[in-house]
Amino acid sequence: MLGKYFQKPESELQSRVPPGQYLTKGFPVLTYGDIPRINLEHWEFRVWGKTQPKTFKWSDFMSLPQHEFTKDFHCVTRWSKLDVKWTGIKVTDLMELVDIDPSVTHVMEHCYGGYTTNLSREEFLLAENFFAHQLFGEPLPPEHGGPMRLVVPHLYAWKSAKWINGLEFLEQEELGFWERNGYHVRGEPWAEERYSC
Ligand SMILES: Nc1nc2c(c(=O)[nH]1)N[C@H]1C(S)=C(S)[C@@H](COP(=O)(O)O)O[C@H]1N2
Ligand SMILES: [Mo]
Repeated sequence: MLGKYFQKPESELQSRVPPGQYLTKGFPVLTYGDIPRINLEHWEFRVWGKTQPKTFKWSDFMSLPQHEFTKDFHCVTRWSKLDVKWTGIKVTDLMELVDIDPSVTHVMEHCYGGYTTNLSREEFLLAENFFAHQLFGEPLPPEHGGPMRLVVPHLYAWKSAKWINGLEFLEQEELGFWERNGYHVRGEPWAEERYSC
């Protein structure tokens, strides 16, 4: 298990590795089910629930400010990858175009392929969250969620939905795919919020 791909953290990096995690230099692919293939002309992103429903096209996302992000990535299956470089759009920039009702307490991320994962309103709206369409300067590969994924850096990576195509704004908490199947409702790696009790 350890050995070629998984290594004990080197001491200077140790402080960035949450408890119970091991560093990997590769970038493992973790997907439940098949990899959806979506071409950019047909790509659509919808918002609904406690908001005015809207549909965005690829060009709408590309016309928003583009930024580079360097973030550590922690999978609940215990691998961590440091300094992943992404390009994309801040969640807060998209949300300038989306008015949500004051009653919204939670958000469900929806994806091509049917995967879902939930966030609280506060954790969704954090300034550091972003939609990513490039990985290390190249178009985001399909296996890593291309053409577009969400990245929520402060939570375990199952909250970072690949092939994202929508957000549902909720008045109460609902559980996404892994959360219904035993994963923690929040998933903060420094608190080791891995599984629900
Ligand atoms: N749509 C979708 N998003 C997903 C998943 C998935 O199965 N489907 N897996 C999650 C999990 S458990 C992890 S660890 C990360 C893995 O991202 P990667 O495959 O780019 O390493 O994606 C998350 N987002
Ligand atoms: Mo994961």
